[in-house]
Amino acid sequence: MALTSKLVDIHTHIYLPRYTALLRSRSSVPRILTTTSPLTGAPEDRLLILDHEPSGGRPVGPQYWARDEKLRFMNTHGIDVSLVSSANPWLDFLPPSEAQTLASQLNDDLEEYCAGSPTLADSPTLKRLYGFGLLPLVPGIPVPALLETVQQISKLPHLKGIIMGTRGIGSGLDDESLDPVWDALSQAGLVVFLHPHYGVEATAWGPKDNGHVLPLALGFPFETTIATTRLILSGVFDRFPTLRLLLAHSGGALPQLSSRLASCIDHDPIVASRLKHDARFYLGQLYFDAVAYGPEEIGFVSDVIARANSFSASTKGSGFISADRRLGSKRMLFGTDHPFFPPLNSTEKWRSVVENLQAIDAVSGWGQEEKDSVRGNNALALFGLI
Ligand code: 5CU
Repeated sequence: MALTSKLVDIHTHIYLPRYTALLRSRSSVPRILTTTSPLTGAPEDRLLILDHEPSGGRPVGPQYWARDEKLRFMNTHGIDVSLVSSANPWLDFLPPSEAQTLASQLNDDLEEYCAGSPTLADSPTLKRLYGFGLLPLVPGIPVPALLETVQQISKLPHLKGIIMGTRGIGSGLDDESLDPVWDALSQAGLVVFLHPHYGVEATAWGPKDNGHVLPLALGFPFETTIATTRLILSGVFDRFPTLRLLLAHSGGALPQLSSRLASCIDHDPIVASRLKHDARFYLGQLYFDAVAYGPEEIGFVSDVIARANSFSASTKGSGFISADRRLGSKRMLFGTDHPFFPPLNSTEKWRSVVENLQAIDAVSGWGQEEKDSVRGNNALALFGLI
């Protein structure tokens, strides 16, 4: 199939009906709670997923679980294809055997959800929906159970990767006991979408009620920044150079902090001796969603990716090589974060989506080819859809 200009959303979530039923059955967070709306007096479902959830959670409805709602949203915004992932907190709160069974069931459910979606009118070999599966990443799970689930996902034709949080099996993602999992994921060609849930310690936000703003704007991206930095420091990308890791929210603060990180490593010979390359090199091995809401931020991430090769072990010490921003566009991918960040008033298009599309369009130094890459062509290639 020739590369035509498609809009592909790689950051879009769902709570599958089986998972929603579990959330409804629970009496502690994460849960869905039915209350009476103070405004209308009608029953209202509210979603409580974050620790210290502010303001009694948020309203939740079919846009979180119904496939028709996902397709309607895609049609409204001109999105051709979506790679759908389960939303946080995934299976993190379950005991190992329950997590393992539910992971397997939810992977089958997501396969069915995607397989039953329509094909694209002008590209009949393409479905509108593909997905990221789930691994039962919980403390106490035996690694062979994780490998079994990787095998399950790799056999489901519409699942092209997995989504994971930052806790691994209890000790974070730099836990060496996860090496067989990185190996299996690399060999299966599954893309790992790394997504936050926990943020940072809530005391950092102080006593004032700022709603969801601080945990979402700062806590989420800092969590991704820390987890990815720990992965880099653990040498995972040296041991598994074909691992494809996609970072939520444009990698959080990592692009901005990567030279500082490299300098700190340089001044610590023990840590430096563990890595083959300068830390900045590894940012060029990663993929970043373009959920950053501003052209300057997206352009900056693209610059950081573009310069990464100047920091490979072979070019180390040769100083800064001026990088071409256009190169970085090859590793950035459009996303919406649907169904989160809905409009507060009844507009047809969601501001959060329009802003991200406008930001891609306004990146200085990117031509049509780079914009089309980020809007969809990169995703089609990364997920093997062409
Ligand atoms: O608004 C939120 O809480 C979230 C969330 O929990 N997960 C996510 O992916 N985006 C926003």
